[in-house]
Amino acid sequence: MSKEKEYASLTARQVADLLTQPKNTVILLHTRPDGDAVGSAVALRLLLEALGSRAVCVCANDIPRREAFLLDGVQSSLLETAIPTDFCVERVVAVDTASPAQMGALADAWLDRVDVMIDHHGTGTPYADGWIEPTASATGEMIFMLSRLWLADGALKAIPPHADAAMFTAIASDTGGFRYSNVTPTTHLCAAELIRAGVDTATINHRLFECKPYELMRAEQVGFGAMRRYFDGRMTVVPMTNAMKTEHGLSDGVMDTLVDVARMVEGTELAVSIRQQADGTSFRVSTRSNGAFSAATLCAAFGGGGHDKAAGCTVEAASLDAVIEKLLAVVEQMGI
Ligand SMILES: [Mn+2]
Repeated sequence: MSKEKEYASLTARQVADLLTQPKNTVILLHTRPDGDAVGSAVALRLLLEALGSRAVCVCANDIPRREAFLLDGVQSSLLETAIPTDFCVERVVAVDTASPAQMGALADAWLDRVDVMIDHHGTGTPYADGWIEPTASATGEMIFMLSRLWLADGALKAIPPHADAAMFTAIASDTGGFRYSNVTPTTHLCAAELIRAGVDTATINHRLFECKPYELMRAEQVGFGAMRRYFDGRMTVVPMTNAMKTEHGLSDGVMDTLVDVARMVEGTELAVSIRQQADGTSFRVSTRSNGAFSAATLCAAFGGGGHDKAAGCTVEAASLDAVIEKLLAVVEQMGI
C-alpha cells in the first residue's frame, strides 16, 4: 500500500531563504503555459541568476506566440532541450503548477525531483514542499513578494528590469488585465510598485489584450458568422467544422478564442465552441459559464471536466448538428 506523503507548508520568507543559496536550478511550469506560468518562471529565473544561481525554465510545451516576448534575450525555448548540456541540476522549483497532471510529459522525469512548489491554486494535489497562497491573484504576485523580500534583506541590490516586466505580465494575464474577481488590493499594490520600477505596462497590456494574430481574427470572424443561439440567447454556440477550416484556410492553432467570441454576446449564460477534429467524427467542445450554469456538469455528461465557469469535453457524433442536439438535450435537462 502506498502511503500519501506529507509535504511541508512553507512561508514566503522560508522560500526566499531557501532560494538565496546559489544552485543550478530548473524551473518547471505547467503544460500549455499561460502568461502567469511563463512570466513567473522567467522572472524567477532572472532573480535566481541575480542571486548567483544558474537557472533554466522548462515546460512540456514551447511558449505560446502571445507570450514569446518574455523569452527574448533570456532563453530560446521552454522545451527540455533548453537545458544546457553542461548543466548539472541541483534544485528543481515548480511554479503555477497545482498538480502532477499539469506537468504533462515532464511528470515522469521531473515530478519526484521537485524541491519546492510555488503556486496560487488552492485546489491542487501537492507533490513537494511548497508555498501555496490561494489569496494571490497570480503566481506572479508571489514571485513579486519574493523579489521584494530579497531587495529588503539586501540579498539583491536591484531587480532585473525584465524580471519586473515578466511579473507584471504574469499578474495581468491571470487577472485578465486586473478585471477578474481574484484581484485584491495587494494585486494593485504590486502593480503600482512595478509601474514605479519602470515597467512599460501599456505595451505589455497591448500585447496581451489588444492584439491578435490576423489568422486568429479571421477564425473568429468565420466562427462569428456561423454563430447559433438557443434558449432565447442564453446559450450561444460558435461552431468550426472542417469544411469551414478548409474553405477559409484556417489552422487548428487559432481556434482557442472561439468560445470567448460566444461569451461576449449579451445575454449569454452558456458559451460554447465546437471544433470538428481531423477524424471528422469527434468534436472538441469548450464551454464557459457567465452565470450560475455549471459548465463542469455539462461537460462531465460527456466524459469531460473542468470548473463551473470553464470546462471542456470531446463529443463523438456524425455531424455538427448531432453534437448540438446532444448538448441541447443535457442543457435543457439541467435547466438554463
Ligand atoms: Mn496562475
